[in-house]
Amino acid sequence: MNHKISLIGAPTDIGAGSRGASMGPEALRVANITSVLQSHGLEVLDKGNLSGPSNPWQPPVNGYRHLPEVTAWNRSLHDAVYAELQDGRLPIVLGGDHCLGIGSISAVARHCRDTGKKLRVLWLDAHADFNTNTLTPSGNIHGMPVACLCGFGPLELIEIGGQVPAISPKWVRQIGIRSVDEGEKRFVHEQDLEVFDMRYIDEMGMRAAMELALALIDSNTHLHVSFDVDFLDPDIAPGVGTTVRGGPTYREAQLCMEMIADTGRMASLDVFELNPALDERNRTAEVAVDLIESLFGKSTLMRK
Ligand code: HAR
Ligand code: MN
Ligand code: MN
Ligand code: MN
Repeated sequence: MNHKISLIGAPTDIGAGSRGASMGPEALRVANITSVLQSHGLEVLDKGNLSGPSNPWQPPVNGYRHLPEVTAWNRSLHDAVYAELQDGRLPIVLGGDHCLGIGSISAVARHCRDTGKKLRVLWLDAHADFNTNTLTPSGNIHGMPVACLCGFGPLELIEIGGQVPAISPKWVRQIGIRSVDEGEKRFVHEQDLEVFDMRYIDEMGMRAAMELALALIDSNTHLHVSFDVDFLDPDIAPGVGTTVRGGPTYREAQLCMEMIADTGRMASLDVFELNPALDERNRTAEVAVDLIESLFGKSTLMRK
């Protein structure tokens, strides 16, 4: 794995249904993300925070809340992520709500086109984030990034990475899903997204889910992990805007992260939806950093 890490803060809650994810980057820094990564021998460059429009807290227009502001944030994030990848570094985006997955992953997809890599996107989330402006119950664009990346969304969002669609649904594996809207569910099936939902994880176990989600990854694969902190069970991660009970336990989440680390192919990472305004003494940020540490090779096992 690439040992040169760049942290990119994207302090906004522009796509979310509650305020506070804008404080996520600082909470992750307070939870010592830099020194934890450094302790594993990684070189960490904290690029600081991007800036962008503030949250006007408006109702949806044409099925989208804050589309111009969401576009501005995602353009800026795209440019920042693409620059770090071009520089040979592994970007970690500190969000910020999950609408920012559009800018981050469209930059990763562009980099993969440049370098001839195959892209695999692991989407760790309670939600499928596959809504469109006609399917969405809320207009919140953090419920739409996967659809936008697959080319279903407004032109200004789907074209950010320079090619439409930015990715194919075939490149995506979703893990931990347990809250999907009715129309969204139909669309997920129509587009044939590969989803390892909580029922699958309950019945087959995290190990089986991850073995399939990571299947066919090879030395030419760029593995991108989009970690929505609401993936985790709210018992261990209360500091998110949209808690859904029945998520992975601490141990299941550790196993998920360790199996990703074992591939050695993770080349970019997003950490989204952490909401310090809803947290308890920063414990969700701490558990997120703990799991990120596992993504970078901390093992709870005695293996050498
Ligand atoms: N599906 C709901 C909607 O679209 C809730 C989406 C919540 N999304 C996130 N990110 N928190 O996964 O409004
Ligand atoms: Mn590269
Ligand atoms: Mn999400
Ligand atoms: Mn979510």
